[in-house]
Amino acid sequence: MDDSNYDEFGNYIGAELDSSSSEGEEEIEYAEHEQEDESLRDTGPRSSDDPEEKAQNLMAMMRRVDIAQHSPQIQQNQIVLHEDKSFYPSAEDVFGPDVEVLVQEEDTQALNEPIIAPIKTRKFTVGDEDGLPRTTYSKEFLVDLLGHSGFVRSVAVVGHLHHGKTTLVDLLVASTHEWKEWDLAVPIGTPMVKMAKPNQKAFGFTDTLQLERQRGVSLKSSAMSMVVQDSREKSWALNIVDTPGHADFFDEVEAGLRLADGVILAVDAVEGVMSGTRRAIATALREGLKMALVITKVDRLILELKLPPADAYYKLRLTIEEVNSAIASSPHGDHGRISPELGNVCFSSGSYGWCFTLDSFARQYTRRWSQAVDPRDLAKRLWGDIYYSAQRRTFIRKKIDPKAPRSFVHFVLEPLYKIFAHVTGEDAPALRPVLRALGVHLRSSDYELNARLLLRRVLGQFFGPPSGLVDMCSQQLPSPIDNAQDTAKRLCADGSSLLAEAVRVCDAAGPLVIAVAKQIAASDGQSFYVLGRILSGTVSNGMDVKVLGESFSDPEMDADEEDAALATVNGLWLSCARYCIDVSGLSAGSWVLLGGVDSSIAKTATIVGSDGKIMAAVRPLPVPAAVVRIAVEPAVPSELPRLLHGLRGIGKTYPLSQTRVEESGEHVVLGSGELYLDCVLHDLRHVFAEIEIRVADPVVSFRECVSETSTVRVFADSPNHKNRLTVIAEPLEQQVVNDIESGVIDPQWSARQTAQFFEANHDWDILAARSIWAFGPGTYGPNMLSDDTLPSETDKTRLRSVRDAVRQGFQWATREGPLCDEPMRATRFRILDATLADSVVHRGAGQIVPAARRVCYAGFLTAEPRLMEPVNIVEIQAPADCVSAVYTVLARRRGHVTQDTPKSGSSMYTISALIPTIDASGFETDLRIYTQGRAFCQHHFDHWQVVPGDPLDKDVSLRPLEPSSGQQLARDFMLKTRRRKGLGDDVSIEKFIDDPALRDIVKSFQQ
Ligand SMILES: Nc1nc2c(ncn2[C@@H]2O[C@H](COP(=O)(O)OP(=O)(O)OP(=O)(O)O)[C@@H](O)[C@H]2O)c(=O)[nH]1
Ligand SMILES: [Mg+2]
Repeated sequence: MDDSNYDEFGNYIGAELDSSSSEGEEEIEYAEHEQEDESLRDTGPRSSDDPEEKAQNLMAMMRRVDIAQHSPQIQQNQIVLHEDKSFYPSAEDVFGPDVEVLVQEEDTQALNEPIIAPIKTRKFTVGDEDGLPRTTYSKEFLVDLLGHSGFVRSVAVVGHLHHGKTTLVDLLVASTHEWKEWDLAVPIGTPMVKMAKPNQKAFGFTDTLQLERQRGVSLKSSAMSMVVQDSREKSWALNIVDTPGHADFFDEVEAGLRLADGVILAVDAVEGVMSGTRRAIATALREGLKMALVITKVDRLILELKLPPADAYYKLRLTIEEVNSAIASSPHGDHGRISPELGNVCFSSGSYGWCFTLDSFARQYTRRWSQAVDPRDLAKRLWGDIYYSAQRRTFIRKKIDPKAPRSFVHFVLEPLYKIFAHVTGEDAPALRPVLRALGVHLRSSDYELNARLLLRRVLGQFFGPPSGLVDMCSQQLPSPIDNAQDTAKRLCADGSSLLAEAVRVCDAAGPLVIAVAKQIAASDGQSFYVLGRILSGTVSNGMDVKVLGESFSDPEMDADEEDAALATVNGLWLSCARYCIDVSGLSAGSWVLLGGVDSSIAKTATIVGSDGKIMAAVRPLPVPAAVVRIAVEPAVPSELPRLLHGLRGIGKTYPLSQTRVEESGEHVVLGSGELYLDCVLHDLRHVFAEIEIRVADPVVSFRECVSETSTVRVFADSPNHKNRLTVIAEPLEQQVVNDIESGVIDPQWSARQTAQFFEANHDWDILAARSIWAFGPGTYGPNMLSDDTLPSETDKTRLRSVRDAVRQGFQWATREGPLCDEPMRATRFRILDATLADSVVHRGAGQIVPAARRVCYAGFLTAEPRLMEPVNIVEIQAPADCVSAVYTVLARRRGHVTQDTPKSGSSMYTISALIPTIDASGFETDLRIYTQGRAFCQHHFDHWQVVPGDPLDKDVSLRPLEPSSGQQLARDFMLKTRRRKGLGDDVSIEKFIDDPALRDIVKSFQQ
């Protein structure tokens, strides 16, 4: 390049260049063709020293090659028009017609992003990938049987943590499914019995999440439909839901109970009734569900505790008595007695593959050894203080011979103990005749199995399939149609509505009603299926339906009519935990998994026909309080939309969780405890949002309440100063709060019904009872608004005309209290006076709502406000020498022991205690450290408790980085919460009182 032709900026300033005309182009091309022809004759480029010439030669070469390859006519010196020339091959020529070619602009995508994203399937479920497993029944038969609701049983398996629920369901699955192991540690095709390793989580068919497998604990309710046979070989369609036992996941138990008509309560034979069992019993009774008991892990009495048979009987009887007393002590307890001779108790050992009821045992016994005896007669004599006299060969009620064993011990436990003893203690030659006498025939290779597997084989054959459990379900628990009346009572707020009528009839030909219990994320983590129970009608694939949200109810009841959406069912399955059976339609009484209807569902919903006949929703799921909260934010701020998307997924799949945005802009997730939030974060990071998230330390929710009646009558004016409301606040009785929260008081009752209830149950006088206007926040909130104005002082008609606006102000105030924006609790606001503008225009909602809110705040702050914190109930199991360490750990965390009892038949102690939730995070780890991992605890939210100290006491001095104690706590908690939420430190009543004179009075009272 000649530098003199260019200026210092690189612009060309040399002599004028020849402008290229079309003629010129033709000339050049013609010249080029000549050159090409020449070069075709030559084999290589002509050597030249001039670089420009060299470049030209090279270009000519390239064209020559292209033209030679792709335009054969050029070789024949044909004249080709310029527009017909093809210098380069098209993409189709190169790659063929069936390859899609994308031309991508340079640099629009980051280097680490693939141009064609791979199809993602998030591996968080263990699915059966090779089609459906083989079962002892045909899938069509199952679907057909589900159509006959008399032959359907829908049950939920509930109980305390690790009491063997999943293993019990495995027992049913194993008897009906040809097992194909999905666990990579075991070679595929391994026969099921060989894989059964007692005390290791070998099965867990209903533990479908990888998180459940990794942690060895069930986290979600998992539904399963199958055909099972009872002892008469009659087939039943069994819908069974395996619920988690961990206290944090009780919302999943509630979802499971929503689906069920009856409950199987699993209780560990050694641990007996624990806090989780009691909670499950109380909830099942609240829902009015029939219960049957399964005493699980009976083998532990023999192998671990090594109790003699007679003592094992006492231990089993004690466990049953504990269940009965838990039922009796429940406030909803009108359940009949639980006892083996009534047929509602089953004994099982899931790990060793057997279970039996007295009936099924007697049937086996008589079939093998004494066919003349009626098994039902024998079963009746197998429990209680009935003895067997070997000499007289009769059953006797009086123990004449001191050595005579109880019939249960003689006929059931002793043979069982003998089998355990023989199988574990004898070699094959000695064992063979014993087993033959029992009617158990094994292959010779089986004798080489280790003792546990051999025991499982022997006992599996001895007891046969779990028909006793099926007998119990079919005889003791109701069918959907028999339970339809109770279901209607339980799920429908208004018993006279069309919805209740349809649910009561439970007819396949009736109007469609599906109660959605929970949502399940699909394997891509983006779409969701809804699991529900068909209460009435028939649903089919492709059907148009209406999805009514939780806040939708009969329009006459002031509910949110907007919470309804039309949707089309685009997938219909029967849920079988690890696989789904595609079906075209299902009818009343079945459980169903629906696709394509989830978009408008937040948690649960009611799905009805699109014809608009039924326009009412079933009651929302009564989930426990979410009291532990964490703030989350994306590590990379620009990923906020993905976090929001992820939080939506969390809200859908965790029934109890709540997500909200604080005024400070932080995103808060509320859950029930540490494990719960840990799982939420796992799912957020790896399933729904797939981003890195920063998490703040867990804190708890608080509540605001009053401890006295307001010192003065406070009033607030509306913004236009034409309306004035006068109010006082006072504490609401605890019993009323309990009744509201437990749903005994239905906010949808008419004023008359509510008044009657208060008169009858709380001794309120008729005036006070009739003055109740609202409960809040929300429909089931534990605060009350009442109108105590006198007709002589207040224009009642005018006040009634602004009732909705006053209610709204009250709802707003109770939702966000003045102390730290937390909901109020146990506070009653009484309107004492109201001066309202003459003109309707001047007393519109815009004037009344803010006035009502301000007056509620003013009333609240003049009534000695207090802060309330959640308190957890803890149940700790520890050996005797660890009990003092447990006391120490509890004392360091403001906890105190309420009960401390030795566990009968074992060396463990059960310690019940209360501990503030804020101090419960990290408690389990602390406990394990102090007791060298020998103590176990379960805790869950129990009640709200007033935090010591006055939150408004400015004399309390708080030192940074030093924990507060005693009377400082309330102010400490309040200030920290306010700061976290971005509120100022100052909570002053002056903001809410306009009148200077009243302000002075209030101030003087406060001083
Ligand atoms: N000895 C013995 N152990 C059992 C038996 N059934 C279950 N287990 C063991 O008990 C533990 C818990 O069993 P699961 O069936 O998962 O109990 P679960 O009630 O489903 O547990 P969660 O759902 O997490 O509350 C596992 O380690 C099992 O191996 C049994 O019959 N005998
Ligand atoms: Mg489980």
